[in-house]
Amino acid sequence: MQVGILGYPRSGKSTLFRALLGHKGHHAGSRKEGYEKGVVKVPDSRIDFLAGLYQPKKVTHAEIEFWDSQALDEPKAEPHELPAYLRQADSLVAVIAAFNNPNVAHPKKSVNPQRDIDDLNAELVFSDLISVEKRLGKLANDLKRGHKEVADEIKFLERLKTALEANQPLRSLDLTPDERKAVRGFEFLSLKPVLWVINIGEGDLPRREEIEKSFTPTPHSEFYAVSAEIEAEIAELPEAERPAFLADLGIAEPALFGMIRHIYHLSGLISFFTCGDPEVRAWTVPRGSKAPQAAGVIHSDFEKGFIRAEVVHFDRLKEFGNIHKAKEKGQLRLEGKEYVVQDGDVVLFRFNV
Ligand SMILES: Nc1nc2c(ncn2[C@@H]2O[C@H](COP(=O)(O)OP(=O)(O)O)[C@@H](O)[C@H]2O)c(=O)[nH]1
Ligand SMILES: [Mg+2]
Repeated sequence: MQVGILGYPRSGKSTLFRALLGHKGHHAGSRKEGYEKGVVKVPDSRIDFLAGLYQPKKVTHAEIEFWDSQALDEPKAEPHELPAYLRQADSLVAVIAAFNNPNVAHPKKSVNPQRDIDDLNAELVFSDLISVEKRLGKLANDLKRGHKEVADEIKFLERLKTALEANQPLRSLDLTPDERKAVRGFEFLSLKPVLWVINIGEGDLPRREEIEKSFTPTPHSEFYAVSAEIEAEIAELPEAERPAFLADLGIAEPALFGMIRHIYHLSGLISFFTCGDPEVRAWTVPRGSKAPQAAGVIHSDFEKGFIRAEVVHFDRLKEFGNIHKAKEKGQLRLEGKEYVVQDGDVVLFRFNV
């Protein structure tokens, strides 16, 4: 999964990126192209437990890619050019400056998180409006040339245009699954789920929850308050020393953990596990995925040749200690094509190739 980081210059994007990468991450991509890609293993205590139980040769966590851009840090005129990687992202992390640092001037001269949220939203909306108008222009020509079949798409795009012109992000519209499919190719920015990361000063850490709740909830967006600078400092410490520092500051968990939880929730994603001799592995699928679809994430042959799934929920496996005990207690189930995979399922797929 790809997550694009955006925000105004000096809002703390790169500081947050560093903090996220501090946790077993590695860098990829190149600075020269104007962006940096960081790959982070998704922390999950369940996979640690399963690794202990199965002692496999290999343990594979789910991974998330975060993309940070230098281009967004330049004090250019607004609206700034949004980097192309944001279009490819599955979801967005928007960093909003809410800290007061006399050495770091806010590009808009004052700290005002709600204003920055509204302005960033407007930029996303504006960028989508341009895409819609371009497409509508082309379709109008097609219609003139007698291609009547484009009428439905025009009608649909007009609906999106009306919303965008009213400054409404597309993520706030109720689109049907078919409509979502139809708009995929546009890579609309205002349609992507957004985690608004409110970058607060150290002094505000005790008020995190209060600050998160002070923003008006909107569809497919969530708010998460962190101090990027403190998080980056903590991420530089040896892993063993981090918990004590976090506890000292009254921080329940590193930003990475909370952010990933939010991103999974926002994106409607769940994890399931496959366990065996060579490998214990976490997989990510959309909530509501049926067993064959989930099998297809592992290998397309698994989906085509799906026969059944043997499923035990992680909690039961943990409760009974191992798969044999869980089976004795009737907790190992055979599930068919219509089974909806649940978060925390441990699954063995049976298939024909
Ligand atoms: N006091 C304080 N300073 C911060 C915080 N986050 C970032 N900064 C500072 O703000 C400046 C810009 O941060 P940076 O991450 O480079 O912002 P970017 O332009 O959005 O990538 C740096 O000097 C950071 O040290 C924070 O939480 N508290
Ligand atoms: Mg930066």
